[in-house]
Amino acid sequence: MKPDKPIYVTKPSLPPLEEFVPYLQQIWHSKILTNGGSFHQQLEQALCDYLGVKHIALVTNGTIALVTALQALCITGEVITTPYSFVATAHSLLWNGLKPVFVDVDPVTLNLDPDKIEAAITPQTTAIMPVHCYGHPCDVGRIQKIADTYALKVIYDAAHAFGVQCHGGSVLNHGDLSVLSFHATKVFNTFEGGAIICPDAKTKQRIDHLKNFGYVDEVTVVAPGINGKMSEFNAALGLLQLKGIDEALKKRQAIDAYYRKELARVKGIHCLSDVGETVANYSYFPILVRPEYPLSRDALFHKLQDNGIYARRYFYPLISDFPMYRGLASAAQSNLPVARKAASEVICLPIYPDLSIEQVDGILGVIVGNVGA
Ligand code: T4K
Repeated sequence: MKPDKPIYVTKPSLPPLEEFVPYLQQIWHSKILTNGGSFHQQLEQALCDYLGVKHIALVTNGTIALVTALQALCITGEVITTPYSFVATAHSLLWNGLKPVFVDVDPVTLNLDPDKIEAAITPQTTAIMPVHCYGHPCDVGRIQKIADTYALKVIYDAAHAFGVQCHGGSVLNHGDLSVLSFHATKVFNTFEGGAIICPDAKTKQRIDHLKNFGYVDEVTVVAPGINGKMSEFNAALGLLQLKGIDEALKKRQAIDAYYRKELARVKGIHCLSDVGETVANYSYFPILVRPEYPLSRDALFHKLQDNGIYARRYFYPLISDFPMYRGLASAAQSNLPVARKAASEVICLPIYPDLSIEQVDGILGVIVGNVGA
């Protein structure tokens, strides 16, 4: 049966509105709206405590976080990255005048394949920008080893990896910098927002300057920085959102487990498994639609839509197929067979805390064929 209301791939979690009102009153009263006010400072500290990281610089969104992270480390030349991500990953390189070099992904995790990184390194390579795709950790150990050998920086696009742990701590503690997104569609949202996780106070200070026009004081500007400051409104919401995050993650976990159990018996549907994480965040629920399934990936995608279920094909097309990238040698089809196959098979099914088991049953009904389009 078609649901009364459309079901989207995600729906943001929000606290009860009345709980936000006192925060708004405080903002109205203080008239401090931005530029590192009290909520901004409180949220930076609260996130350090919750995530188990040392330093966080809040910014306006994940894309500005990536752009700023690259600037903070003075990255030049070529950067090795994945084609299997949201366009913002590679766009952040172009915004810095850097050349993306696409390397194929691992068939199990769909993250950058460490076996293929070394062959892509040239004298111009200065950094690697891997993505913890769907919140599943990259092979952080092997990537660091390669980076150490070739003196490269590592900037993790951890936009999907809020709260994920591996190797006994936060996944965000790996690499030189990690970047989070707090967009409406993410596990933890501040409407729009993002952050850079830095290992030391000096790097954080540089990022704090870069996100504030390079401004140190009235008479001192140390870099051509941008305006990337998170407002007090977003920071206040973040503080409130943190109170509900554990509950939200638990609900996601239950939906993830239910999908997995029910889809295990569907021939031709492969669920991406958790690999490497000791604590997962269930941010997406990607399935791969293989030839043994009676419908093609696109036919299933459209059948879901016809039934009011707006799943998404994250990440199709590959970044390397977009016009601003496809002329690069590393964007060649023959260079990226694993990513290409995944992009042709993937559908991200709806997953969010308020999705009911009845709704999940409806989605599963379409997939297992009980519901016609
Ligand atoms: N790196 C990676 C790996 C990323 O995935 C992203 C963002 C970034 C970097 C950059 O971070 P930000 O600069 O965005 O902080 C969405 C998001 O806009 C984007 O943040 C996200 N990745 C990407 C994977 O997905 P769309 O075009 O699919 O979003 P949209 O508007 O179609 O939303 C999807 C569904 O969510 C809608 O059908 C309904 C629901 N929705 C959406 C919004 C915005 C709501 O219910 N409420 C909302 O406010 O890109």
